[in-house]
Amino acid sequence: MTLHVLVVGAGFSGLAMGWRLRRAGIDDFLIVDAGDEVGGTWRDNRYPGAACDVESHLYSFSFAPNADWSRRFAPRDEIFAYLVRCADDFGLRPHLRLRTRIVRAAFEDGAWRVSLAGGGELRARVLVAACGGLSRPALPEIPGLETFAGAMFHTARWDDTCALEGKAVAVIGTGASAIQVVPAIAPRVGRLLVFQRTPAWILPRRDRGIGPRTRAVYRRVPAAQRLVRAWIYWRRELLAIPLTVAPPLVRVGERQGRKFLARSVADPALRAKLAPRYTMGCKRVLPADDYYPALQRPNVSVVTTSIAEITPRGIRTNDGTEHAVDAIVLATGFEGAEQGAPFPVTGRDGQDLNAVWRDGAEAYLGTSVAGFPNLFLLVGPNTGLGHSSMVFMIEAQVRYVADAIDTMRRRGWRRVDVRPDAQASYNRRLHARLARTVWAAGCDSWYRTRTGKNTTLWPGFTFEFAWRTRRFDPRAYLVVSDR
Ligand code: N01
Repeated sequence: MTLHVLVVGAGFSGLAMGWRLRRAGIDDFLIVDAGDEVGGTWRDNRYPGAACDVESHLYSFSFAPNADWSRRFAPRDEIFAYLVRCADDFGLRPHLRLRTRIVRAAFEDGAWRVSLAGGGELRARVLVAACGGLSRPALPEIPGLETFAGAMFHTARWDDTCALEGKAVAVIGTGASAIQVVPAIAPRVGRLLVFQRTPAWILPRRDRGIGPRTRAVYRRVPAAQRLVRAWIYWRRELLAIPLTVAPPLVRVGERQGRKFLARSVADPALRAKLAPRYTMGCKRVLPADDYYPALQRPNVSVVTTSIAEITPRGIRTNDGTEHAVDAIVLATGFEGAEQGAPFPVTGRDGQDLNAVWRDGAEAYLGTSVAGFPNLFLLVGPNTGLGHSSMVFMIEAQVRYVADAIDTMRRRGWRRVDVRPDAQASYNRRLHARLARTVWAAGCDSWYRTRTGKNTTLWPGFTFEFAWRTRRFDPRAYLVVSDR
């Protein structure tokens, strides 16, 4: 049997895709996911302190508002519960196949043949890869990593069985995950050593609870919540100006960041360690109210001497000191720009997607890749953001893909394959714009590949992307018809 659509991944983007397909009257689809529940990154990232750093009124589906967010920046458990509820409310359970890992996909005889781990296969006319942009943890290339005798785990693979109470713990990395986990575990561990390679730009987060009365208003007057969402959206959209249009304006934010550091950290030596030395925005700007206070606790130290190796007892830094610890938390991020295809994908004429992407991933509208017919990527190349909610981008992309599938069905098209020239000219313009953004300021980040190509971020306002993807544009595609 050949399915009409196979969606791989049941996180925000896979669930949105399912919702859209149902709305378009397409019921012959399956959503598969390797995990034992929906939720994607919000299922996997269970580290203490995990929360969204974009306001929840915006970081949620526009078509499934949640009046009951308990805070401006909801904690992970609430976001995960929201996604589980969405799967039920959208009527997606009958379409879900969990604990199913895809190991390979190949376009053969006009359909995608998809192989499953442990044997078995599925066939689908259309394949939608909704596997997430940050799903593969990056382990640091530090000599001796495997020799450590204590507990060691990545933030995205938190080990709940490992009690950290009273222990000596090291956290490697000071990115978005670390600044959440450090304040959460600092009060309960014995000693906490934070290994910092690059100090990040940090701004106040201004998180606060949302009281029962406000929530009741949102429940009774949904327009009030929509208004708040619109306010957050447009305020965040303004941030795209310094990041993508006028980078010199980031100096305003840098001043704010320096003042925040100065008034938060009293000790000049610690302040000097924490002062960022790259252009703000070049790496993700981190909102946190509790990170600087956590670093000033008597049981916490920031280690800035670079790491030489990991030993069975702990971490040896380049000054020869061995820092003995019981546990190491790797807050070292994800594969990001280097991620490549979510699984081996073979397109038309036996082309391998990773080989096509050897100089960095590229797609048309972050969605279609020439030579890979009927394959649509969600959160594909250059759809990520430094300033706003990915859920907005996902909704735009899902609308486009659903329209493509619907157009194929209505017009009796068997195959759509983006034209190489359409993809090339789209990417020429995209990369010309990226060269003028703050992300080209020269710092290393997960946004760029080792050779410096930014394969992850959208270089402008999110409404531009929504406009470009408002409907499927068949003229950019080569079409094979059934009729
Ligand atoms: O990862 P990161 P993350 N030795 O890549 C350091 C999203 N997110 O998991 O900067 C020593 O930002 C590395 O140092 P440096 C969000 O989009 C969202 O924190 O490369 N250190 C850096 O400090 C975010 O941008 C939320 O010098 C090493 C850190 O590890 C993205 O996920 C929450 C090292 C990695 O930081 C990734 O964030 C969390 C080494 N060998 C994450 N290797 C929300 O709130 C790496 N580092 C929605």
